[in-house]
Amino acid sequence: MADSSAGLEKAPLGISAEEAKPPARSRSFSMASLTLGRARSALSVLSVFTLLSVLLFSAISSAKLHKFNKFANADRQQYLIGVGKADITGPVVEINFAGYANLDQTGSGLRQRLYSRAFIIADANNPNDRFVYLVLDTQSGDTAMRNGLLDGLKALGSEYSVYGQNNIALTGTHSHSGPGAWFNYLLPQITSLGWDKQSYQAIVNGAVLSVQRAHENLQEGYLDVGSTDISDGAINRSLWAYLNNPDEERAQYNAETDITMTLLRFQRASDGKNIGVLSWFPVHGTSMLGNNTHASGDNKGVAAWLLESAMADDPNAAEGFVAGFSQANVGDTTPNVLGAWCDDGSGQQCSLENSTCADGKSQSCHGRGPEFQALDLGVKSCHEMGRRQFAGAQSIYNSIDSSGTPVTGSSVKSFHFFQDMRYFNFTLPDGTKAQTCPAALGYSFAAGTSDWPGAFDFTQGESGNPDNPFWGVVGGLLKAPGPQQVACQQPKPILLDVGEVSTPYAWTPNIVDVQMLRVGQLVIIISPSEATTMSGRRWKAAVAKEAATFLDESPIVVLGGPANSYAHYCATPEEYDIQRYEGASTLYGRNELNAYINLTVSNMHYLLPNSTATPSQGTLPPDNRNSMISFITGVVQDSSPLGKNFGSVLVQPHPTYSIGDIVNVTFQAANPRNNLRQEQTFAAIEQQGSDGSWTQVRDDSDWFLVYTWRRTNFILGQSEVDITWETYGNAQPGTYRVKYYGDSKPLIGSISSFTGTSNSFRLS
Ligand SMILES: *[C@@H]1O[C@H](CO)[C@@H](O)[C@H](O)[C@H]1NC(C)=O
Ligand SMILES: *[C@@H]1O[C@H](CO)[C@@H](O)[C@H](O)[C@H]1NC(C)=O
Ligand SMILES: *[C@@H]1O[C@H](CO)[C@@H](O)[C@H](O)[C@H]1NC(C)=O
Ligand SMILES: *[C@@H]1O[C@H](CO)[C@@H](O)[C@H](O)[C@H]1NC(C)=O
Ligand SMILES: *[C@@H]1O[C@H](CO)[C@@H](O)[C@H](O)[C@H]1NC(C)=O
Ligand SMILES: *[C@@H]1O[C@H](CO)[C@@H](O)[C@H](O)[C@H]1NC(C)=O
Ligand SMILES: CC(=O)N[C@H]1CO[C@H](CO)[C@@H](O)[C@@H]1O
Repeated sequence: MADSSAGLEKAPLGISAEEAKPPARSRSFSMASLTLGRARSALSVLSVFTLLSVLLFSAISSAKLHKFNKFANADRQQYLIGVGKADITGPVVEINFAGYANLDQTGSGLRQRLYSRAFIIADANNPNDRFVYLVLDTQSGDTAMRNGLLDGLKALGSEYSVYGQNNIALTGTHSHSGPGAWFNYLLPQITSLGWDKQSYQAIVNGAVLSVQRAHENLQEGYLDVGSTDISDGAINRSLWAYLNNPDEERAQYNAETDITMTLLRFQRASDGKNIGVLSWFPVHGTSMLGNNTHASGDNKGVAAWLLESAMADDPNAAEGFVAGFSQANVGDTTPNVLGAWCDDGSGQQCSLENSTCADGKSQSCHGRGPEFQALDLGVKSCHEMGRRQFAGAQSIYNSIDSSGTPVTGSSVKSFHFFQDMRYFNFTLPDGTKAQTCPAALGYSFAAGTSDWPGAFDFTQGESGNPDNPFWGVVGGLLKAPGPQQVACQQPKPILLDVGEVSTPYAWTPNIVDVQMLRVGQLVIIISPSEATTMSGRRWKAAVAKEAATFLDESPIVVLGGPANSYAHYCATPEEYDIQRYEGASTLYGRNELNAYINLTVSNMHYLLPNSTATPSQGTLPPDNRNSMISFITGVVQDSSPLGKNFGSVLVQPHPTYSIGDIVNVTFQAANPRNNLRQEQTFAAIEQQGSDGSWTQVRDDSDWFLVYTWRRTNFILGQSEVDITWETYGNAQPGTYRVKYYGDSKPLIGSISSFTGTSNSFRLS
């Protein structure tokens, strides 16, 4: 049985469904009759006893076959499915992190490598109808990144020409703790001091490789959707704005954030093993605080790591199982579920209205994660919030055979086009004319949020002039908005009129990606903005209503983003009126959500089962990759003090530790920007076997193994690395040693690799 189906594991691409379809049922019958046929021909020579044995064997086989038929059931819809994962870790030191826009948050090391996870779904009868959904451990998708991915796939040759603008959805998990400086637009480059080619290329290379891997293992399989509620997975960080949505609308929901996780399981047909899952759940990637400087995938990175690790021991999971934890309508959600508190000694919660404290300012207002008392820059809270999503996903996974919904309907469709949001005119469902505006940010943008307050003296909900002269000057330099823009953006008081300036190049997108994907009754909205809870609900409801007009099954609608570009936020008009951070960051004005709904819903005919058309792509957004400004300097040189080599151990581990201790080893180091070691590791733990040999048991993917780099002499380019193993996490007793992999750059000459190895130590 296993042998006969093994050849189907990698169905060749382009093969027709009839040729490739494993004739599961008929094969089970022919196998059975073959067994019986053999039994018959053997009758004359074999004893009755042997015949009984054969019948018994046959019965066992049928039982096995019956089990096989549970997943190879001809009634189930087959698709071509593929999953792939690759390392996108960029320069983890000396580059500002993307997300908090905190100038001081410059990388100093790595807690967990960052990944791109790619999921391909194709129509088995019509394999060119396919899409690829990517989940990157990044703050968002991005136009430069997406162009890089398109270029990279093109370079792989004609086999990859099935992937293009229409069917690539590039989403970010919204982690706030990865290197930045890769954005296509200027505004998010301000705190990173510009663009960094290495940071950009690291993400692009890994994204391309993840798609390539998913493409290479494209095979026949089934899709099932399940869901569960994770009631402690997030809270609403902008309740005051949320409460401005109509009472009767809010009354339809049992929580102020969407607490349902939706999960899509990918099961291969060849042997019924699961090759991956892709889930959607909205919660900000802000468990790691704005003063953390170790790169990680934040809570979704933890969830993915935990589930992929668990699946390594699951008999129903295939090797190389990929777990994508995608972001959803994240806008006003926070993982800091204990609420926002004033760190000013008052013991008070921040004001509901403006997230301010007794001084009237937002600087001391901080959201608290479940383990905030650890005072560890969010590490333990992050693990816990990741664990909650992991547990939710695992519970769906464990019950999906009985309580999940099979995805049915053979067709796989997608559409994508670019829409210029500057004064885009459209009609609301009630017949009123509406318009969006050139991008602009309101005053509360600069206040930040309770996940990390802004550096300047603004408060959320502020409508007057700020006291802070810096922002006044920057705002003025940009351009004072004209009367048309001021009127269009009402009631937003404009701080930064970013959509009307293109010097030195565009500051934020005016042209956004409008995209949707559909497989069977699963409909996926791809949002370039961080939709708030209620925005996502309205958008999904409008899409579901339209989808129901042409689908046989009731539609399952999810929203993924921020994707393809980074178009900041999307609040409802009522939330917009409140002008907290999310409303102030709703770039295109009060009608942004309704415009997104109009643009998606009115193009859903491209998702009809019989549709062969694709929309015209519209005006392409600016590709700034060749005009970027940068003040980021490269590595000049590395050197080590006299008598020390690169990789020398400066501080050895103790001879013995107890589980729970922190092992900390310091090495003479070089700058990790010399070699990103993608698909490899900077840090490792090796365990000694009974024969004395060493085996690597932990690497950079492990949450509890931490790599910290620091410069010790700027002029001479000297540096040190600490490799820290938090054995309270997942360590087992044994004999271990620490390894450090580095690469040094001489002033003249080429970069060379080195290794450091610590003394061994005993953990018990
Ligand atoms: C990091 O930020 C948190 C939250 O504001 C604060 O409590 C903590 O003291 C900061 N830690 C360091 C090391 O700056
Ligand atoms: C939208 O309508 C307004 C008012 O009629 C007009 O000024 C504007 O040019 C229109 N926008 C576009 C993109 O055509
Ligand atoms: C979107 O706006 C256009 C232009 O006004 C209108 O014709 C169309 O009916 C609207 N579509 C939807 C789905 O509301
Ligand atoms: C919130 O900010 C607004 C505008 O600055 C102000 O009028 C209001 O009093 C503030 N509310 C609280 C509770 O601080
Ligand atoms: C596709 O199907 C829809 C609904 O069944 C029908 O209205 C439409 O004309 C069809 N389009 C094409 C191109 O066949
Ligand atoms: C590890 O050791 C280095 C060098 O002694 C020290 O600076 C650092 O704080 C230590 N880290 C931890 C987590 O103890
Ligand atoms: C479900 C949810 O999001 N609830 C929270 C909304 O926000 C308030 C104040 O921040 C919290 O107290 C709720 O628990």
